[in-house]
Order: sequence, then structure tokens, then C-alpha cells
Amino acid sequence: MPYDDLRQWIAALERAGELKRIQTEADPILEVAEITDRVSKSRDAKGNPGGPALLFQNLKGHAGSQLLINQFGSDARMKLAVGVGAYAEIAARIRMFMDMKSPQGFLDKLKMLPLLTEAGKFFPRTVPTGPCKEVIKRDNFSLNDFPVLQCWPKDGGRFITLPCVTTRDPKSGKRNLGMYRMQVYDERTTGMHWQRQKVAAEHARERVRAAAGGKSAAVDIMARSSGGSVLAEGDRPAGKMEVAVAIGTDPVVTFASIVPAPPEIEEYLVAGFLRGAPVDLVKCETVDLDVPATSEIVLEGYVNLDELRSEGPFGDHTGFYSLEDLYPVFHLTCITHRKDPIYAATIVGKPPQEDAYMGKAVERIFLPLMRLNIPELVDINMPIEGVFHNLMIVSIRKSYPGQARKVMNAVWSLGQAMFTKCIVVVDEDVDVQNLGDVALKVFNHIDPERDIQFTLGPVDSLDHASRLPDFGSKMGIDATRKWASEGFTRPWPDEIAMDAKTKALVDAKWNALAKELGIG
Ligand SMILES: Cc1cc2nc3c(=O)[nH]c(=O)nc-3n(C[C@H](O)[C@H](O)[C@H](O)COP(=O)(O)O)c2cc1C
Ligand SMILES: [Mn+2]
Repeated sequence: MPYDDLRQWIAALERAGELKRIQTEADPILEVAEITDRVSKSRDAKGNPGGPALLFQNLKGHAGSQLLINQFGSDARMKLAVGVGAYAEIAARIRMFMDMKSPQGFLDKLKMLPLLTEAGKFFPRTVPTGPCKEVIKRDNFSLNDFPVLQCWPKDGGRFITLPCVTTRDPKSGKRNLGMYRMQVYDERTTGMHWQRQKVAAEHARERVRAAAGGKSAAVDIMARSSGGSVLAEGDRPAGKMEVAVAIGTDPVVTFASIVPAPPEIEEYLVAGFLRGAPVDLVKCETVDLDVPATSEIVLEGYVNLDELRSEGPFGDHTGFYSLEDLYPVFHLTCITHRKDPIYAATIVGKPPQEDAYMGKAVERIFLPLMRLNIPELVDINMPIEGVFHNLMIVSIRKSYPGQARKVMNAVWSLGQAMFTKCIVVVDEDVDVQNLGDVALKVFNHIDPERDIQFTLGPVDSLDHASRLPDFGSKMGIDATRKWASEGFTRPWPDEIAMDAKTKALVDAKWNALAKELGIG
């Protein structure tokens, strides 16, 4: 059963023993982060990492406020959020829809009806009103009313860390949801950290292009003072772009905000698919956008197309601070919220933290979709310490010479996978989920000079090592076994394995031997 809102989700977490209420006073400045970080890095009685979700109920300076954090912060909770026991269930549902063939006759059409009926449930619905309108503040509102966190000592200030930011594509009218952190500048102004390769940034660029009368095809609206924009600072056209932000939604909507959906696909549809039920939306008060009806808090406002402001630093999920840079500025025009709103937050920092489990869910759910472009893909692993964009290990079924390099290029061309700094390609007999197996085979099998592929291209904005911000090099390692058709003619050794007969002999003696040796 899908959760209708954050409160149903909190109740479900509590029933599952996955939530702890914290009555001890905690300061949203640094203290909540330190507590949550320790919990994230703890293990339960069974040795599972992540700790429980935390509902802080006694926040310094915010009497009566509640703050939810670490809601996705374990494998079990992330699966509970999307309502599955295993991500393979979602992958199977995706495949079911992808496998749809054109019906050949009446019977085929009949068989397809249940699928089509199910698909009908995915589309969001607009409803007249909802709980997020219980309190509407068009004036006298302030972000200081909420226990917004400062996560790390050198952060530029307080940041809204779990915002579902919605914008509209001026051309197609489609709505996007993206999670882009927001630095609180004052009671009614924040930063808007959409990185230039993300969908909301493109929505802004579309508006700049239109306002510039098509003067420029290539506009970097977030050009640093060092340059990089075709439009000089003074030439940027004036104009506004409406933005709305939902904080504290049902867990699937929040999760949908981080999925790298193609720009043509509304995340509300993704959320509907994952929930198996539509997301109910309500119209905003002061902007022409829709937000989930049951959101705890909604911030409405706009971004000026010609305004940038220094944002950061911010302790990020790389384990390092992302540096100060110029980003758009969000001006609030209205806040609506539920009575006694629950503020939802996360912290990012050295892994593992909450976002690691969200990333793993994305990895598993997107595998069947990646196979649409890369059919030879067997499995992928983005190890948590690789912080998603630094390392992707992929196994492939190799069928022709040079295929590993084709796969690298395919990954680098695939949406946000373009940011992957290192790709390691192995044959299908390597278990990419077993990093020991990967290390053994990869480093045995490569001739480094021959097997490493470098390329240049866009890199993650969070990469602090690239030669330039957002632009740098990437590396692929072809660790597949090389073929004669690839110029490798030396004999290839067999992998060591004991023969079955000897194994059976030792199996028969093993109980006695294990006792004698004192091993399990
Ligand atoms: C906790 C968290 C914080 C994030 N913060 C940002 C951010 O500040 N800026 C950004 O561009 N992406 C951020 N992301 C990643 C985006 O949410 C992700 O790339 C998403 O796909 C963007 O949506 P879009 O493809 O519709 O642009 C964050 C992800 C998570 C899980
Ligand atoms: Mn999107």
C-alpha cells in the first residue's frame, strides 16, 4: 500500500521498529548532523548498517517543531519506502511494460487491458485542495520558522537539504522535480543549487534564450566570473522563472526527486509508477506550478534569470566540502504548510549516509533501463565509497572486439552517468557486487597501457580535482579478457578450481576435520 504522506510513512516506520523519537534537546546547528552521522555509521544487532530513522522532537530554538532525518538511511528502509522486498520486483515491473508487444488480435488486446489499466494509475491528479494548504502565509512568513540545519562547521550557513524542487519546461509545459539543496540567505531568500547539467537549469536556460530573442544558442546561466558564458553579465536578459519547493512529502515523491529521469519524463509519473497510485497535486497560491497535496511545507517563489549569488561551501557526499560558486537565487513569495509541519532533512558527508541507500535504489531500478541502450550489460555496481560519480563497475556479455570501450562510451553518453569518472568493464563471469572478485580479476587481467581509455567531457560539479570546474577527464578500464581479434595471442590461463571428485572426498571428511582444526 502506498503512503499518502510523510505522516503515514512515519507511522509505518514506527510499526516496523525503524524509527526513534528523540526527546533530548538537539541544536539544528551542527548537533543534529553529528548525532545523525553517528547513527548512520552504527550497526544494529544483526550487523546491518544505517541505524533507525530519527524524529527530533526537541530542537533548540524551535520549540514544538519536529524534524525527520535518516528516513531512507538503511537498505531495509529504502525498500520499505518504495514498497518492495527486493528491487528486482520493480525491475520486473519495468520489464513487463517494456516487453509490451503490439497486440496481434482481439485476444492480445484483451490480455493487455490489465496492464493498461495499471498504467492509467501512474499519472498525477490535480485535486482542489489538500493538507499542505492548512496554513497559507502570503506575508509575515519566514524560513526561520523551520529548524533548517547547518550540517558541517565550514558550511556557508543553513541549508535546506531535502527539497523537492519543481519547475516547468517553458516549451513542453512538462513539470520537473529535482532535489537541489538550498542555502538560506535570509528569511525569504535562498540559493538554488541546480547544477548546470540538471533539468531545472535547462528550464532556466530555455527562458534566457527566449528572453534574449534567440540571440544565443549556448548560454551558461551560471557562468562564473571567470567567464564561460556567451552572454556577458550585463547582457543577461531580465525575467523570472517560477519555482515551488515541497519539503516532507510521501517518501516516493522525495525519492523520485533524485532519480535521473530523462527530461521528457515527469518525476510525478515515476512516483506514480513506483507507488502504483497517482500523486495528488494542488495548485500553488502565487505561482503557476503544482505541488503534492500532502506536502508538509511548500515554498513558492521565483528565480531571477539575471541574478547569481555565491553559494556554499557545503560539506558534501564526496566527504569533502563543495566549494563556493555562483548559483541562482530563490525569492519566496508565499509559504503554505500543514498544521504543526514536520520538517524533513538529510545530511550528506563521508559515506555511508542516507543518500548511499537512495543511490543504490537508483542503481538497481535503472539497470533494466540502462540495458535498453546497452543490451550486453549484465550487472553494475557503484560502490558507496565511489560516491556514485567516481566509480562504476560493469559486467558485460562480450561478443565482439572492442566492445568494452563501446560500453564505456555508452555509459558516458547516458544522462547523469556522463559524470562517471572511472568505469571498469569486466566479463560476465565476474561478480561486480563482490569487490574482492573484482580486484582480483581486474588487476590480474589488465595490461594498463593497453587497456586504459581516457576521454574528456563534463564532470560532476562536485568534483574538486578536475582541471576545470565541470570539465575534465574520465577513465575507462577494459578488464575483459582480450581476444586474438583484439591483438592478444598469448595463451590465457585457467582460473584455479578444485576438481569435483576431490571436493566430494574432502566434503565427506569435513565435519571431523573442522572439529580437529577448530574451524567452522
Ligand atoms: C540528498 C541529495 C542532495 C542533492 N543535492 C543536489 C544539489 O544540490 N544540486 C544538484 O544539482 N543535484 C543534487 N542532487 C542530485 C539530484 O537530485 C539528481 O541529479 C536529480 O536527478 C536531479 O533531477 P533532474 O534530473 O530532474 O535535474 C542531490 C541528491 C541527493 C540525494
Ligand atoms: Mn528530471
